[in-house]
Amino acid sequence: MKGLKALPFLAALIGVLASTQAWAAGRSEPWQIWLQEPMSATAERVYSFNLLLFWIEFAIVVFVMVLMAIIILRFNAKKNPVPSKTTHNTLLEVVWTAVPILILAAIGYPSLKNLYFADHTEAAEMTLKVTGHQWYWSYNYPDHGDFEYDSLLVPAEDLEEGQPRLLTVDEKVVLPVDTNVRLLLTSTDVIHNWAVPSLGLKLDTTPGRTNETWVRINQPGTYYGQCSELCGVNHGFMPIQIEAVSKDDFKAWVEQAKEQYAKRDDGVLTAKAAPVR
Ligand SMILES: [Cu+2]
Repeated sequence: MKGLKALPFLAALIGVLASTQAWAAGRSEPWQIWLQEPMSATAERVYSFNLLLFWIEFAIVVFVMVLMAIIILRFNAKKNPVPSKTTHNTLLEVVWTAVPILILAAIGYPSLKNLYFADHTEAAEMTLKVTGHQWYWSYNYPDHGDFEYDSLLVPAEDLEEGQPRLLTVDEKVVLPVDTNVRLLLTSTDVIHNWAVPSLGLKLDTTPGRTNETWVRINQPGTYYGQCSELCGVNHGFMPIQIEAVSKDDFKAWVEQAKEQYAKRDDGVLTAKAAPVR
């Protein structure tokens, strides 16, 4: 039973993985192997659901490995030269049909609850409209003066100290913390996907239709994401950078942004061309 000695080590490793680690919030670190720290109401639920799945799967793996070990050790041809001819066992068959159904129900119920939770908010305090383009995002604040601006990748050669490569943008999304933000997502060309892992956000932006979700960010900070639907040659170069600020800072930013991103008189937005690489 040499293998059993490795079990405490394995359990300790899993314990470390399963605990909420002090990774930098808002993005992944090199070699990070667990989820990003959950920073929104939805992300917290996704995180605990993932943990539930992890332990269910762990229990199944251990159970199957123990059964396999018993079979290999006790029922091999040497130890058990005359095998039993047993074929049916009603109780066993009922159990191995019923137990997986119960496991699936135990997974399905919280899963559906999370889906409905993430679907939309009944009590939205503001709206952000996100539009995907090949290959950048534009953001619109319909109930804060309806200004709109484009958000493009900062190329590696223009990065400043501390700015992560392929994640930094020129104009960030600014959102207030502790606020139910309704998110409306659409696209002008092909299907993109607006995904920010630490906020539990991942939804297609589809041309000709508007998808809805929402976010409530727990803490001020910078949260990074990427387009997660293969959308063309520059798919990997249209990151998302969200700056979550206090409600007061958000108000101040809105006043400044209204002027900075004012629509032109003819209603045409001042859009920048996406850099081709
Ligand atoms: Cu895309």
